[in-house]
Amino acid sequence: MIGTDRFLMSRRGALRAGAVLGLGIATASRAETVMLPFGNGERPLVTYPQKRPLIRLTTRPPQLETPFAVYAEGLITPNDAFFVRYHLSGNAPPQDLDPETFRLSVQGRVQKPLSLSLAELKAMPATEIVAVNQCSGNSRGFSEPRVAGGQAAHGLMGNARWRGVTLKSVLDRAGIAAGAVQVSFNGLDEPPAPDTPDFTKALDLDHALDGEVMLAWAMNGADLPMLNGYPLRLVVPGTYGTYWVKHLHEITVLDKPSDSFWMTSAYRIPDNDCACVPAGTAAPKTRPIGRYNVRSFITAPVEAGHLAAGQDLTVKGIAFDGGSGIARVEISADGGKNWMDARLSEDLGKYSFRGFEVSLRLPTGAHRLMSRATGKDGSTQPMEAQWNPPGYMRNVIETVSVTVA
Ligand SMILES: Nc1nc2c(c(=O)[nH]1)N[C@H]1C(S)=C(S)[C@@H](COP(=O)(O)O)O[C@H]1N2
Ligand SMILES: [Mo]
Repeated sequence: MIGTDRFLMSRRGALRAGAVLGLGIATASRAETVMLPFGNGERPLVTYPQKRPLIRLTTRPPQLETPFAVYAEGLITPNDAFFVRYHLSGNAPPQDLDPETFRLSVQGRVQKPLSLSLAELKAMPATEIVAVNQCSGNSRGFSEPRVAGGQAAHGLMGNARWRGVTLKSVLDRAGIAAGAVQVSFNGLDEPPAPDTPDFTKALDLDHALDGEVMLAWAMNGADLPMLNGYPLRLVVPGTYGTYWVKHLHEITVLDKPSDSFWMTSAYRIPDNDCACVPAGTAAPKTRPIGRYNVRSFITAPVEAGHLAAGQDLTVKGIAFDGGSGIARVEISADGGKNWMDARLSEDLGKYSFRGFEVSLRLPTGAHRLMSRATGKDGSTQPMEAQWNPPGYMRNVIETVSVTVA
């Protein structure tokens, strides 16, 4: 429920906008606001088709953040709460989309170009995977010093069960021709003006053929919501959301690396192990962003929570990484001095959120709870936030402050 969101919810906006627009009680949530925990963090909660009230970042194109309380509801992010990200305001989401006449074209360095209907795709052997979709800019609003770009808290991530066909099976059907090096993806949304570059993304050929990258038409047992890419989107497990092209209608096999602005200029990280540079400096060399680093979040208790003394407290949360899988999550109740192992919950696959839980009893007073996840590849979260100019890949150990009285 939105009403339980613990980013400080304000009803001031509701009173103000409700008075001006004459909105009744039923639509009051449209005008509620949330306060994200950084400067200029006040945002309206808005309702779009197929969505519950979400945190609005921009209107044209629609960009919506998931309220953090949703992650406490379960390991799967419901479709109506899943975040929304678009770059270009043209045709986003597409207007007049007819699933009967929709075609996916497969072209470029292939032996046999294809034009596939949804029915033809759905007649191929289907596959499912649970995977996290996380925007590169997730948590960017916490960057210190601040950086340009959408100032989001932790709500640009979601975990869903995706259903579709493997990209490999479609590329095999077309037949890769000699000289192919990358595969490029284009969606139905468009630049608002001719001088804006169209949003296309590319994967190296071996990644595209790994048998895990998917063309998905369903999430969590239902058609993709329009705002999440209906009728077809790319799913690139373990890899940042920028590659998960929505309303996918064109696949082009390339004989040289993509020259798309969104590959060569945007979505790039410092080309070193930490993908970081000293705060405020530029990166001497960059590479395209790739897989997620390991992260974890305490979802209960909530920030600024007031807890009753003399009672067991259950600390719960979620963790994920770029696909090695979560090996361990530790909890600290003293700001990172001592750590104890949390119990990991049900395993929905190496690309999924993994739940964790630990029971503890805290003395009265103020406490700083922290979680630290370690991947099966041995990587873990740093105590100090790392910085880069676009504010990507934050994975510092996060803190939840609570008071026991
Ligand atoms: N067609 C299209 N696909 C797109 C984008 C876009 O602007 N247009 N943005 C990408 C980015 S940056 C992210 S983070 C994900 C977000 O997926 P979602 O909107 O379903 O949450 O979509 C990706 N796919
Ligand atoms: Mo993104």
